[in-house]
Amino acid sequence: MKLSFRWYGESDPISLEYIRQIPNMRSVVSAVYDVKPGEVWPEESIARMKAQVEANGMLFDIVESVPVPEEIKLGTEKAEALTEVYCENIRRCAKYGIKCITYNFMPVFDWTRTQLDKKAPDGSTSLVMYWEQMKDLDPLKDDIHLPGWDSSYTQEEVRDLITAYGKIGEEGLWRNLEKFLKKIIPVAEECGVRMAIHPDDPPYPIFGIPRIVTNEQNLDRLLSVVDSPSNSLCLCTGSLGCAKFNDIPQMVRKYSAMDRIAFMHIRQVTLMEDGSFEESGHLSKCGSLDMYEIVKALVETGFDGYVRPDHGRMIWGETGKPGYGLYDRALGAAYINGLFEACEKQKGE
Ligand code: DNO
Repeated sequence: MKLSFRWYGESDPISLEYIRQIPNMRSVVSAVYDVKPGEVWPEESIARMKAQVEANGMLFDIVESVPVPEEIKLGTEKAEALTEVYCENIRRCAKYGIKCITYNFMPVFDWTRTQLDKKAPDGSTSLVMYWEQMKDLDPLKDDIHLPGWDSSYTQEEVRDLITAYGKIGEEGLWRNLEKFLKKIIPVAEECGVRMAIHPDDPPYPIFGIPRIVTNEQNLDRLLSVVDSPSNSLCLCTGSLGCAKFNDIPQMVRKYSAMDRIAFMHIRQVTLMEDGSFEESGHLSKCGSLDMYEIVKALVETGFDGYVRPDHGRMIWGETGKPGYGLYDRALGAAYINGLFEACEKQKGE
């Protein structure tokens, strides 16, 4: 496995000097942040990031994310031209040594939470989604701003987008995803890049907006649109794992055996009776996901893709980007290293 760590570029309060000190750290996961979705990434920006990462003894060979513009997801008349731009970004990344690109196909919002700093009994804070806080919200009526959402949208834009997605529905979204995959995957194949789609977080419709990268049946459908290792998954344990219908160790074993996992996001969540969830420390004991079974499934199927600790809690007084502090993610990385070492030795590697 290739251990990696997400870094938000120069504005990230965590330095590359610190990241490199995490044992076994290999790759820095980042992106070009100075352009909007749908624009071409300047080569100088990619080259600069690569140089910075390499100067700190690590590799810049994985990107998260090249965002997919709403026009592509909605299939508007601009979709074709924007897909061309997307392909150009794949080519440019490949030129600078990128082997894997993460993206998602979530309409309007990326991950959804109701609070980013919920205090646990031990004093740490983490991201949570409580249905109790969600149930009275209606983005078609109220001007709501949930933490983590793109704040550049006006209330009216959000309403229009929600209405437009409501009109195309799940099958419309599938059609647009299929069209997109059929265009971008051949380009990725040609450049030796694996596209890794991130599941919807959480993996079910929110506010009536369709979400389709959600469960085993849909992942099977997605992978069969273009049957190629370049059309792969970013299997995020915490996103898929906050729904009871997903059996994460079983899904990891299945898709890893098919060689269709390019990137693993290892995140722990604690599921509650009513479907609410809290993000927790990475250890199996701390949440609902059995991390040992997950890593064992990877090792036994010969997984050699990228792995990163995902969403840490805020601990030891650290402040910063919720989910993306240094300390708890570093603890997560150390734990992941330990699980891999043990499973590999058990396997006789
Ligand atoms: C959350 C992340 C996601 C992910 C994108 C990939 O912290 O896992 O925002 O980067 O969905 O496009």
